[in-house]
Amino acid sequence: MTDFFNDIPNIAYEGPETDNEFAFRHYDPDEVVMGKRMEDHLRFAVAYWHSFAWEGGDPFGGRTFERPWYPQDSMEMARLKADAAFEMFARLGQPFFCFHDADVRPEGDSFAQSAARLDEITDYFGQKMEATGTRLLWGTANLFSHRRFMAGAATNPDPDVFAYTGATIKSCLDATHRLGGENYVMWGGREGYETLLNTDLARERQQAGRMLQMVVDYKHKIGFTGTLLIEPKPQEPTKHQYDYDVATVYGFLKDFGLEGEVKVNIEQGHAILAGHSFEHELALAAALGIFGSIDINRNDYQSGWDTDQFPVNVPEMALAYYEVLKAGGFTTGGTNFDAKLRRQSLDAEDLILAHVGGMDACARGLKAAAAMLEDGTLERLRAERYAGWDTEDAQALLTRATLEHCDDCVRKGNLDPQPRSGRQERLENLVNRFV
Ligand code: XLS
Ligand code: NI
Ligand code: NI
Repeated sequence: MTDFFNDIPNIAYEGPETDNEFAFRHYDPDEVVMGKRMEDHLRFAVAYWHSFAWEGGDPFGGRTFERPWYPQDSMEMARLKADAAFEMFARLGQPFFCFHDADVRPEGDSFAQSAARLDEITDYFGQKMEATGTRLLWGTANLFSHRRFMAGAATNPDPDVFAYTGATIKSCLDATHRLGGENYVMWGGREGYETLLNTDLARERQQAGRMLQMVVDYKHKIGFTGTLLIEPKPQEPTKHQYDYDVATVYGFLKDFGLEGEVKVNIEQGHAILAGHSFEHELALAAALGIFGSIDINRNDYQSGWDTDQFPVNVPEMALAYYEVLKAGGFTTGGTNFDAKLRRQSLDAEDLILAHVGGMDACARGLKAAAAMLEDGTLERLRAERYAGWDTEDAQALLTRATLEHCDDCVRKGNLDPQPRSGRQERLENLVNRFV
């Protein structure tokens, strides 16, 4: 037991009119939206690394936070941290959490000691999960913080690091499996390069493909039924990261024949860094059949780095959940708060209220998205725009036509296509009625 969150009550839904800061205004887990409870739509998860392991440092200064579980260098502190984490989960009532190995146990003197420590904390989590009902959305390996990974993990020029990576993923996949995790995530933190001058890009890509194949094989071997997810990001910490965006990851999966085995975990901030909108990445993943889960946060539009702020922008959330709902909603995936406090936000209250605000923003976005879908105007106008393709002749153009046939159609039918309005502003006005 810690007393870190003691002054903070459990957060309940009180509705939009409440004056209580420590309440949900829009997130009511039991409210039914499009036939499903909101909790089951959104499937919120707290990210262990930002909330409990990150100490508030930045490139110009170290730790700003003071937490009872610092310094994070012993198993005793790791257990205290876990106690605090589950005390926060009880306040928020979100169904899931996510973690890396390095978030939850101190590094050992050897691989075997690190792995044993992960086992030990996995047991500790198991008991707490059993007692509280909190579940694991996903586990993952931190293959980027320790200096051994400075030149990459699976893509490292040193085969010993490749082996170390495989062993580390094995331990994390085992832990995730034991805790009934619903997914396993691979974010290629340092799988990229700083300069092409010292990089054999073709070789590194092959190494990454081989590692992924081994992960897929091991997943099946141990009977892990969760979903494997790659999390695209274009850069930071590397200058260029191989899993740049959804399209790049899809090309990579196709290349190694793994597009039926692995899906994507799409992060709002990473989409922005890649020069896309979040909804673009979601829509593309759905179109390619690889949509899995989301890391929700908000990226600063000027900074150029991954700011991982808590989401507050409801119109943006609405467009994102519109794509999620159109994709059929989450199956094993969910909404993971890959978001951290600003380093001046020192207090336990800040940590709780950041999540409360984020959960409310997502809930409002979800409800707006559902209302837009139920209204149906957007989808009807989209369908109208493509209605010309509904005829058999038009379909034949896609299935049987040749260029000569096109030529024939145009000449014989005297075709003279007339442009029609795309109605963008009218559609934007329509969206604004819901958000
Ligand atoms: C970093 C990533 C990371 C992954 C998990 O930018 O978002 O937090 O989600 O390794
Ligand atoms: Ni992430
Ligand atoms: Ni990120």
